[in-house]
Amino acid sequence: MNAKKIVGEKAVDFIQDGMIVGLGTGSTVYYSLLKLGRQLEAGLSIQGIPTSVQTKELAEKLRIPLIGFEDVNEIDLTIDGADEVDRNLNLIKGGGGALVREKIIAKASKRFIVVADPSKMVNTLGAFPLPVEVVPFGAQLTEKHIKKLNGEPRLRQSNGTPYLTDNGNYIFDCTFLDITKPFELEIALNSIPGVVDNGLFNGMADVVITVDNGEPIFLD
Ligand code: ABF
Repeated sequence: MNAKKIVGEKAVDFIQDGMIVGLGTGSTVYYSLLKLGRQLEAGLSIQGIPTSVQTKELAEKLRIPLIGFEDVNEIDLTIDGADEVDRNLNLIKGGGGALVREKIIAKASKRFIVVADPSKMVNTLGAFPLPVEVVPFGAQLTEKHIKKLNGEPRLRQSNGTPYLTDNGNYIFDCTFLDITKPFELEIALNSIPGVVDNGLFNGMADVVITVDNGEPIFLD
């Protein structure tokens, strides 16, 4: 079985009847959603909050009941993927472009479960370019400020035009080489006017599920 399927499906074991569940984005959470859909058919009852338009559409197809923020104080559990996970369980996320919504939902969750195949596990973050979401207004100026932090930003493109997030913003994928101080970098980036948020999810993961010798293992 492929590693994404193993960890994606394993995460669903954390879901209990009656929970409000944050539904992440990406090709690993895809397997969580499929399994959740099957469990709902078998009688499980939950309400989901999607982190992206893509996940909302898949959830609707799978008949996963969705709930709006206006009806929720707290999310019981969120399952989401990652692009990199370091030894302290700090993450880079946002390769799929949904980092802002993902961080809002992770922050509102009592438990944040991350599903990451072994290729995502690193000693130090940074080989994967860090996504930084910026408002289109003055994006060239914002880019210059990112460069001052020693990042090499590249505007994400889609079909020859700037990629737009679900929030109508741009993403700069930023090469920082090694990110040895992820907490400081997260704050420094978010202090730049025009930056909405960045893909560093530091100290947020409660459990990371990965695979060792073909079996799911839990890091916390
Ligand atoms: C989302 O999906 C993102 O934050 C991340 O970019 C991606 C995870 O990758 P994958 O598609 O491999 O699960 O969770």
